[in-house]
Amino acid sequence: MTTSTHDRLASLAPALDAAGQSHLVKWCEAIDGESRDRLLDELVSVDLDLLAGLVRGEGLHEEASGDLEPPETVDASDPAALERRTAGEALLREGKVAAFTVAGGQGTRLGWNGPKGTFPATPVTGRPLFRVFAEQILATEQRFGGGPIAWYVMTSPANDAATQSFFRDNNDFGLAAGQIRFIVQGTMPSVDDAGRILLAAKDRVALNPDGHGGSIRALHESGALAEMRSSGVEQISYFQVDNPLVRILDPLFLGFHAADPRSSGEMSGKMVPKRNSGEKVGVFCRRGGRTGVVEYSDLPADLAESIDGDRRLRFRAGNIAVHAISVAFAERLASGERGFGLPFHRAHKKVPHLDLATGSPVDPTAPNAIKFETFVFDAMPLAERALVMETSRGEEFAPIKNAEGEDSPASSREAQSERAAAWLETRGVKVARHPDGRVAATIEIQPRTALCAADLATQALPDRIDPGSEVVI
Ligand code: UD2
Repeated sequence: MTTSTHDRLASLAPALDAAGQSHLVKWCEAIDGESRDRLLDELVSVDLDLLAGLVRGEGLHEEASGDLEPPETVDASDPAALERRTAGEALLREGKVAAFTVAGGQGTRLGWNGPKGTFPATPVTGRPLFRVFAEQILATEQRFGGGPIAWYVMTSPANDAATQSFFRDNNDFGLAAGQIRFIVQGTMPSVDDAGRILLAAKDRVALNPDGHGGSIRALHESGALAEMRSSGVEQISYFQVDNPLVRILDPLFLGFHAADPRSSGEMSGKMVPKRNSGEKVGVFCRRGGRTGVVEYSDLPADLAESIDGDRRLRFRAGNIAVHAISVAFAERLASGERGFGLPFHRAHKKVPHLDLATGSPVDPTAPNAIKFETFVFDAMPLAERALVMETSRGEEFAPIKNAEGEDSPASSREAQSERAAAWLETRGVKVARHPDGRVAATIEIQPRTALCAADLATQALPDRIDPGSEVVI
């Protein structure tokens, strides 16, 4: 062992020991100097105190309990909707809103070999998700004339290079130079059931992205929040990478969020009614006078299934993971305590790692490890008055999560065609439908043509869409 690596290990060893990670001290002593140096480079950036606390159960989110209530919601039929839309439009016209995509997830369920945003999502042209969002941004700029809308894209260390090269290869989808900024989220080590850090290789820690809650910290640490403030951006329009129907800069939602007295203008969310009690979406709930989200895996079955007086699911406010977050609120969160005020959730997952006793790789067939993540929606209860806006699933939610079945590429393409058909029908276009009511054609309306049905009013449209046809408008 050279003096310098010896010194480095000697200075880190007490902290590793104190954090219950002595197995790594022994491992470092046993491996060659170069590998040791690389591993130490990773270990020094791990917050060992935080991790030890999490392993002891400190800083974890509280389990949902029986004191949950459904939240109040607003929607487009609200008497104030017109005024709120106007307020949201003003924010866009004045360049006060930035778009923010969280795209750091591992996307393991879909089985796509690349960042999820590169997935061909639209039903006819197969436009990748990132292009769909870029085209919405361009169309919104044209509509409101507030100048280039800044677009922040959060990646993770595992997909940052591939994401950035995809944007480069596609000339940033026509957005202006400097308009898109990539920020890389943080990571947390995966640990075994005894809380010991796992290694992905002899010189690498098994790290997982720290959850979309890490986006607030990443916005802060990358300088994005400061940049927003200095460029006059007041609101962040947050959305996930997996939903091609998302309305990423929605004037009505932004207006409700920023200008309605029911909102403190700090953090709002959009909901659609859950399809059924088992749908894997979090639900908006009230607890202790504050509004938040309870993740689907945390909602007790009796609450998930409970029915209200109108025979509807009581907890039906499904979280579609679209938020409006003020820059001021994000700054407040970012200046908070370690963990930026957000509790960690533990997930029991399969994590490939090295068996340190034998030095051989292990590819587990059952969950063997704990990943720690924070969730952005846990910030909602920190807002004084978090507002929830109801919208329609058919208009805004068709995520691509699984390779097949519900929330798959096929179900999303179908939903995109259905929405396009519904928009065309509002303009009198006769769309072929199957006897059961499903659209009998494949239709894609591009964002530059229309961001909502009303935008079609100024477009030349076909009289009819024939069965089996593929149409791009
Ligand atoms: C999420 C919500 C769920 C529901 C649903 C709506 C969570 C935990 N659950 O379920 O309540 O609202 O979406 O579609 O959010 N991501 C990162 N970094 C990370 C982890 C995730 O950027 O470290 C991104 C990821 O790229 C994706 C999004 O966050 O865009 C959702 O992540 P997920 O697939 O883990 O969450 P999911 O679909 O189970």
